[in-house]
Amino acid sequence: MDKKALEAHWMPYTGNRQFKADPRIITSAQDVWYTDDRGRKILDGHSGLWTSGLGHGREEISVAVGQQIRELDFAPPFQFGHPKAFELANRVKELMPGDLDYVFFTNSGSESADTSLKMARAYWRLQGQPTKTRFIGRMKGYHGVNFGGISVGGIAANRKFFGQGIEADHLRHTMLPENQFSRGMPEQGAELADELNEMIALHDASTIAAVIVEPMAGSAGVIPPPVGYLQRLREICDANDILLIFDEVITGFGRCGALTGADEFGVVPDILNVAKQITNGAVPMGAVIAKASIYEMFMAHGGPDYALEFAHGYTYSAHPVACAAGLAALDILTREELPQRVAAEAPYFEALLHDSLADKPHVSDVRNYGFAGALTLASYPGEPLRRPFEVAMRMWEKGFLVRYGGDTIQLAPMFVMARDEMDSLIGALAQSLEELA
Ligand code: PXG
Ligand code: PLP
Repeated sequence: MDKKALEAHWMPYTGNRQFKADPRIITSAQDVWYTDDRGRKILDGHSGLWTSGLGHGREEISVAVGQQIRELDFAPPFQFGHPKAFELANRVKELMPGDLDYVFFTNSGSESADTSLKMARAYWRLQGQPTKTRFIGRMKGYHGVNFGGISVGGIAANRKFFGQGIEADHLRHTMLPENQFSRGMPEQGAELADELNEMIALHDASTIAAVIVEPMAGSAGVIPPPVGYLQRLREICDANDILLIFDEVITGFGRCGALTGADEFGVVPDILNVAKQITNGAVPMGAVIAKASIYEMFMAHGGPDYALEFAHGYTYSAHPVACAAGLAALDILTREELPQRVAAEAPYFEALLHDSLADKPHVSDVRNYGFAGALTLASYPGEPLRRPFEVAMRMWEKGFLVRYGGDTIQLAPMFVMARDEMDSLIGALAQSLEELA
């Protein structure tokens, strides 16, 4: 592409100057492969952006989207409905644990985060406890980029430029030095959840609406929960009338080897957020799933039946094209038993990741769960971001896409990825680390 033609697009979460000097343009995708504008085949080692576990270019999704846009391209989601919105809500409900029965559609993980926070505050207000407005997030947490999400999020780079947010405090993250190179869930660290008791002592439960965490932190570089940690958070929330929100934008629908992190780790939240994998990334969509008692609280206090119970929603909530893509994607996920495949193949991925990479130059930690893996790389003095960038660029030259962010490299194999493809991905990463030593 002509470099001048790249100028107008202010790219998201991108080093625009570096990219525009050395562009990486993806032009097509099929299965586990991308093709770039030089005609090279690139192995996708990150399922798009944690979005596309079913593999790219699934014909069923394309057909469903094509048919839908011809039949009904748009219908207003406020005060009107269309069939697939209800069908998809029922489908999502079936996939949820516990009594997570009510599905509110958004268009992204960031919108899901802010929707869940507003839902929690409004719930307590309707309950007659309007002082419960504060949120507790966690260091290194990622809940998207809107004001609510960055306030409860715990990644400094996403917050420091943007001034005041909404009121939030943060639990410590669970990356303990003694847990380095743990395979799967670390044994130590459940007691870190007890810090919530100290925050309750400080702020008082009467001011706290909800705790929001990713059951497995993804964006910060794959931080699986310590054994017993999420159970402890659930108990403390229950004992203090605080809602527990799981942000499952990455863990939602298969990544951990069960449909949700809630299922996999055996803890049911009050509100569960998804996005990304719901449509396999083909069309933007997210959802917030609330337990029945939350929905019922809104209905009970709604006033006359023609009045709104929750003054919230997006123009594109439950967009017909996204709903069609979602139904097709969830059909494939279920029919091909892909969460089960992830669970069955995760030990292979885990062994490959740790055995091939733990001893490579500058690797200071390796973490994994299900089909998610990450390395932490030791910094150049004063330049924590540089080494992962160099490694990811070397991988791109070799024909592999991996995600780099902060001081980490992240891998998210597709749920359908074959062992020899995983071997070549991890092999290329090992080689890149050696070459850059
Ligand atoms: N919550 C979680 C847990 C996420 O992982 C979001 C919210 C925001 O979703 P949207 O659709 O608004 O981007 C995410 C998104 C990475 C990476 O490198 C991960 C995300 C976004 C960008 C990069 O792992 N996750
Ligand atoms: N800004 C303006 C001026 C609008 O009219 C609207 C929606 O009608 C929005 C923002 C919100 O857009 P969305 O519903 O797509 O989030």
